[in-house]
Amino acid sequence: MAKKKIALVGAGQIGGTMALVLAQKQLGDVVLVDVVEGVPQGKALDIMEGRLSIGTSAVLTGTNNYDDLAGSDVVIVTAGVPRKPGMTRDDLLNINYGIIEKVGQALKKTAHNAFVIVVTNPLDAMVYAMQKVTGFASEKVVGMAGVLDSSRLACFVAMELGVAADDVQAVVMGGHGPSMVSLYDFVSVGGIPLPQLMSKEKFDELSKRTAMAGDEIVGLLKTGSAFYSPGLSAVRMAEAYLLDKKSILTCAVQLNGQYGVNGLYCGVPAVIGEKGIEKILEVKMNDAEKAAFAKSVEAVKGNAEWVDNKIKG
Ligand code: TXD
Repeated sequence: MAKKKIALVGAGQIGGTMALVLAQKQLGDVVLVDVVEGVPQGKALDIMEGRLSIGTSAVLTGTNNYDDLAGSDVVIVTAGVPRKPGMTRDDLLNINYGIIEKVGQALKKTAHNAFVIVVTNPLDAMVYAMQKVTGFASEKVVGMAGVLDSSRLACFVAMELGVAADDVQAVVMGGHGPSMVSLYDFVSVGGIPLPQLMSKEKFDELSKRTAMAGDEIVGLLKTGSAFYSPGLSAVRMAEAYLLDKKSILTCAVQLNGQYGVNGLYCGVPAVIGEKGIEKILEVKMNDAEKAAFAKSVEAVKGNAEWVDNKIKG
């Protein structure tokens, strides 16, 4: 079977992290794309020179030319400007929309069958814009946020309970911002529902930390935003597609009537397999969670309208 081609548009902090992890997992050959001369080429060559130590057959190349996106099976887009302390995700809207528009036009020309995973912030608006600009089927254009937010909540629960990280599953839905919704009853600790192990008060504390986890890291790093956990989260989505894993992951998907939402991208549990987003799971929430989710959808709506106006020109 021919090796898969995975293109990483944006070879910065997250792009470089994903290139290394993808090489280790041998999911396919990797093309790093960036506008900065030398950065994609240098990072690709650097990992190539380390292949003996990780025992991989993956071939990595770097380029500044979008034509090299041709025939990609998966495209993961981190191209954009990361947040700096004091910047909100929405401050990024204008700058990063322009970048996503350029990348989307290139993908439309060269990679029509790709599964496109958008990472660039503000995430819900950028993935919405990507689908509009490319015109690709919504099942093939998805945003990475919920996998990261859910893994952050799961991490904080595991730390608090002193249990193995991979024994904790969590679900964080809604927009990728302060309005995201952490679901108490949906957290499983080794199959045990969290309410049997942790008070709602403590959970609410961890939910707040989850919603601000991006800011916490921006504040610590000072020069940019989180990149290891976002990179690992996006690779997890790509792997589900490439290996047809039918993984249930919370992703920013286009809702077409589900949860009473039409046309917007928002984070909900979905099944990712070889066809892309194969199923959107409508879960039952309690009244408070439903209200919080509705608020989160409202927060997403504004940015989507901004993108629509931008496209209309
Ligand atoms: O959960 C999530 N979705 C978020 C996403 C989690 C963390 C970071 N989030 C966002 O991802 C962040 O706010 C940024 O918008 C992106 C990328 O973050 P990263 O930390 O990787 O930023 P870098 O290191 O600045 O890398 C961005 C690269 C950089 O090398 C630029 O030169 C390049 O993008 N870039 C481009 N590449 C290709 N094409 C174009 N037009 C372009 N413009 C910039």
